[in-house]
Amino acid sequence: MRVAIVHRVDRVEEDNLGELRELCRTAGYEVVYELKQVRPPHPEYHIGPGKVEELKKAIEMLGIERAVFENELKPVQEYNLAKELKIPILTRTKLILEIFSLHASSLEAKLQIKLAELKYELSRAKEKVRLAKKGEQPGFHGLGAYEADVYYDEIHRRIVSIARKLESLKKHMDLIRLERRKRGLPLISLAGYTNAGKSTLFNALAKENVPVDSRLFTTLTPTTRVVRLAGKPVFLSDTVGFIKNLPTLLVEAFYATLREIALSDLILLVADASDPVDKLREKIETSLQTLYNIGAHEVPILLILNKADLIDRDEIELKIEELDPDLPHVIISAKYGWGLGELQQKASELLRGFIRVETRLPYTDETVKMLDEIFKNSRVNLLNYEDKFIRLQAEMPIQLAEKIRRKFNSECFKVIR
Ligand SMILES: Nc1nc2c(ncn2[C@@H]2O[C@H](COP(=O)(O)OP(=O)(O)OP(=O)(O)O)[C@@H](O)[C@H]2O)c(=O)[nH]1
Ligand SMILES: [Mg+2]
Repeated sequence: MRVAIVHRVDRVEEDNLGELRELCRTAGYEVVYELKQVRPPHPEYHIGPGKVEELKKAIEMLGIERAVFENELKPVQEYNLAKELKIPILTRTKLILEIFSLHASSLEAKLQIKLAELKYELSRAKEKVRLAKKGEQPGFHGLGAYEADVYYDEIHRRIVSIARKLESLKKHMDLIRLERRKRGLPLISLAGYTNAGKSTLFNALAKENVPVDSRLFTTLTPTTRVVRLAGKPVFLSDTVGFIKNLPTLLVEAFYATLREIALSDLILLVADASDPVDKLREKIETSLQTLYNIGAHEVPILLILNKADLIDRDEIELKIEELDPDLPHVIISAKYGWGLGELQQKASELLRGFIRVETRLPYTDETVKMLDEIFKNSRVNLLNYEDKFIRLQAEMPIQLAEKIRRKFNSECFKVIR
């Protein structure tokens, strides 16, 4: 489908057509016309009437089937544009919703998106029905038959029903939470701008095979695995990416998913180091802001500068100096597995929740069982089978250490700094 993209900006504002083009490509659209205008929003069309004329000509000449606006449009502006241009009008929010719905594989993600779509529709329902009664328009099709209140109520009813279904579907997260509580292992979340390489890194660390793609928002449903970071077992989660101006509706719909990031013990904030420094800064800032918004500001962050294979290391160092982030960082290539050792080392240093213990265990059946649990849930640094006991040095979750101390009531149990 051939589309035109449009961004109206204020005087000092930069346009965001590059990212909008990427979003269109992700949705399967071919961008054949771009329009930028510097002006305050026009009440009727958002862009100026002169630009509407220009757009109309381009639509006829180039066979354009949709116009995508970076700006949020009022229902009346969308109505007027559809009437003049005779093609459906999309906004960035709608486009992102469309992409999310294309990529949603799990029932939970599908419902979350449906919920966001319905909420978006609800906020515009009454005005849209009122406008639709004036005549048939692309995008307003069929709405004229509705009474505004009936349409509004119907959407509202569907929202309530989906919210209820979602409530009973929080299984993935609940199971993980339970398993985590049982094993006492910390949670590390991969976060960052969409397309930064989070899933590629997840696959490298977890020896997994979650989908990776150069288009945006490939991951919508979180995946969690137990992996070893520098020998320490942790839960690692790959989840949905961030984007500038992520529609609030989507943040709300994905709140349960995003919230899990806020409950992590460490965040690996992945960024694409091959981006020009201004883009890189903007994406890191957007990511930090999003983390702040979901309440994750107290979780320690390790900045991962990924895609180091695409750019000189010196150049990355220069960028870091220019960015001067307050965060510890590490340079890697997830695709080629470069720097993963250093990443594990640094991540493991930032992880709270593990303590080093030294103890002696008696030769009993109980110990055999316990050793199994110790191997599963800690990093064993030394295990010596001596004459009367087994000497153990390990780094383990506090919970497990506490269990050992209680079980063997060991006087020789020592926590080492
Ligand atoms: N050259 C290079 N490409 C990479 C590297 N890591 C990831 N990529 C590519 O970047 C693109 C995005 O990778 P993903 O792992 O899907 O990124 P993501 O952050 O999970 O993206 P979303 O799930 O869509 O938010 C893919 O085309 C990857 O092959 C890297 O280290 N070097
Ligand atoms: Mg991904």
